[in-house]
Amino acid sequence: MIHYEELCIKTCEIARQAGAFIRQEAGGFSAQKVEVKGLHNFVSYVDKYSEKLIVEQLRLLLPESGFIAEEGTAGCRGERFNWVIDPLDGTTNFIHGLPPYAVSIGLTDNGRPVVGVVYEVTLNECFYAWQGGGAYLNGKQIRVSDRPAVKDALIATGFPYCDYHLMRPYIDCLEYFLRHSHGVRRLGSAAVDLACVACGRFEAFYEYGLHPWDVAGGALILLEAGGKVSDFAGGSNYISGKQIIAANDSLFNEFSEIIQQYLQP
Ligand code: 2AM
Ligand code: CA
Repeated sequence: MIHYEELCIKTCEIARQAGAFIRQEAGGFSAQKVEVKGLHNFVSYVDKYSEKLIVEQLRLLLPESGFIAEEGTAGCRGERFNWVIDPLDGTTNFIHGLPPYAVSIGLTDNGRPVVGVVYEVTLNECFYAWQGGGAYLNGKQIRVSDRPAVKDALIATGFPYCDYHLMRPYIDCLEYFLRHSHGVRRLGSAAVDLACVACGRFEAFYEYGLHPWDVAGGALILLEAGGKVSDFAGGSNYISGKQIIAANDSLFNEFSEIIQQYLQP
C-alpha cells in the first residue's frame, strides 16, 4: 500500500538535502563553471550533482518508479510511478547569484500528479502537497488568496527565452496586465511562481515554453491549495503542453479569458 503523505514527507527531506548542497555551492560559484546547453540555457555541476543525489534517494524510496529529470540522469520511464524532477529550477538566477531558485519534485501515479515538493533554497521554504491532503509551507497549511479580480491581482510570468513564436501576443498580453492589475513580477523560477500563487503571494501566473519538470511539483501544490490550473486553451495539458495558466479559484475565469484572447486567438 502506497501512502502519498509518507512519500511526500520523505521527498521533502530529499529536496532539503539537495537544497543544502546547492546553498553550500552558491558561495564559491563562478561563471567559469557554467556550460551552455542551448540558446539561453545553462547548466553546471551543481544542477547535475543535485539531480544525481535526488535520483539515487528517490530510487531507494520507490524502487519501481521511473524518472523524467531535466539533466537526463535517470532516463527510463516507470509503468505506474514517475518522478518529474528539476534539480535546480532558476539556474539562470543561481549562476548570477540572484534569488529565488528551487528544487522541484513531482510524482505521478498512472499519469496523475500525487506528490509535489518545491524547496526554495535561499529562503529555506519547503512547499509540499500530496493528493487529497492539502498544501503546506514549512509545516503550515497554505491556501490561495481570495482576491476575486484581476484589477486587484499581483501577477507572475516568465519571459520567453528561446521559443519566440508567441512573442508579439505575449508582449500585448503583458501590456494589458501592466495596465489593469497591481503589477507583474518575473521571478525566474516557474516552480517558485506556482508555489507563490499557492500561498497567496501572487494571485496568478502564466508562461509558455516550459517543461514538465518546471511545473509538475508546483501545479499539484497549487491545486491542493485551492487554486486552478490549465493550458492556454483551458484544457488539462499543462504539464507536457509547454503552456500554463494558474490562479486562485475566484479570478481564474477572468484571468484565463484574458490570456485566451491574446495567446489562443
Ligand atoms: P530552469 O532555471 O530550470 O532552466 C523561467 O522562465 C522558467 O523557465 C524557469 O522555471 C526556468 O527553469 C525555465 N527555463 C527553461 N529553460 C530556460 C532557459 N533557457 N532560460 C531561462 N529559463 C529557462
Ligand atoms: Ca526548470
